[in-house]
Amino acid sequence: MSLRLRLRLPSGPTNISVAPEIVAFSDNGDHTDDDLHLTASSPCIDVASDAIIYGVVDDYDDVARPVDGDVDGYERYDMGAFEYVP
Ligand SMILES: [Ca+2]
Ligand SMILES: [Ca+2]
Ligand SMILES: [Ca+2]
Repeated sequence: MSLRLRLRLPSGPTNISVAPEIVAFSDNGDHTDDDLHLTASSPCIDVASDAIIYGVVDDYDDVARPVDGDVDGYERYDMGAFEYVP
């Protein structure tokens, strides 16, 4: 038996309703085959709120945040656990 939850998040500038375009995720109960890094075309790159006020200075790979993932000259936070590094 599996339990699937669908949460309705309030709309706002820090929520998206499109696919995050991560490297690999399969909702199969096995997290060892998932890779939540962002792909180059991910809409999560450089769109998150500034998290420095919360003490967020690196990602789950210990990459210093924020990174200029879209190479526009501005270092901004990505949504999710990992910064995209071009
Ligand atoms: Ca999986
Ligand atoms: Ca970024
Ligand atoms: Ca940028």
